[in-house]
Amino acid sequence: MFAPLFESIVGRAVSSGKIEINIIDIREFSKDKHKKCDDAPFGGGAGMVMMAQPIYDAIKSVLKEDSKLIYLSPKGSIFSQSQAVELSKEDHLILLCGHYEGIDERIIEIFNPIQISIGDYVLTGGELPAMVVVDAVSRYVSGVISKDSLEEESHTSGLLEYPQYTRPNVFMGLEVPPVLLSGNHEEIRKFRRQAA
Ligand code: 21W
Repeated sequence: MFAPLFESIVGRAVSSGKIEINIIDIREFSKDKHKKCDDAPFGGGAGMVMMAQPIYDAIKSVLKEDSKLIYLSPKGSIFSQSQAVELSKEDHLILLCGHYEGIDERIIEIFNPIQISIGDYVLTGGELPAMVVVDAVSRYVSGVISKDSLEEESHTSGLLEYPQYTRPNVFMGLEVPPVLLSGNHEEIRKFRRQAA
């Protein structure tokens, strides 16, 4: 599921060693011959719950003194840009993904992870949310994207994107706003701020 992390901008950050991403397969920590990692919920009900032991051992296999453990959970607080900036200052993030109905609550009790949701809609697991977090956080790691891009963002923080145009000058009879071709950088800045 994590192939997208090795493509494009984040993929290049990995290839060039600016960030390191290790995918840990919780199944590898199962003690069952069929690598079973989920079981029926105590008390009954639909679906399956991920077992505590494989998750516990998987976390222990990568947990360091300075690790920050994040559990992607629909019950978590909603991920934000400011949180992305804060997390980018950490040395080591562990992103724990549940699948199906969730994980045995004792994992939460033992490790007390930060819980993050990416929004109020139901997904099939925490994998896509984990990739959202990795993508948003990686942008703030030094050298991953250009200083200019990050500066542009901080100057316009709280504003919406301004409309952008590139060649050709006229497309399907629609012209680029003339101010953008004027070479007047002060007027261009004003136009963009207004539009945003
Ligand atoms: C969806 C897990 C629904 C659990 C108690 C008894 C991680 C996610 C997820 C998922 C349930 C995020 C229940 C936005 C998301 C995630 C899978 C509910 C029902 N609870 N951000 N029965 N949306 N989703 N379990 O779905 O793991 S971050």
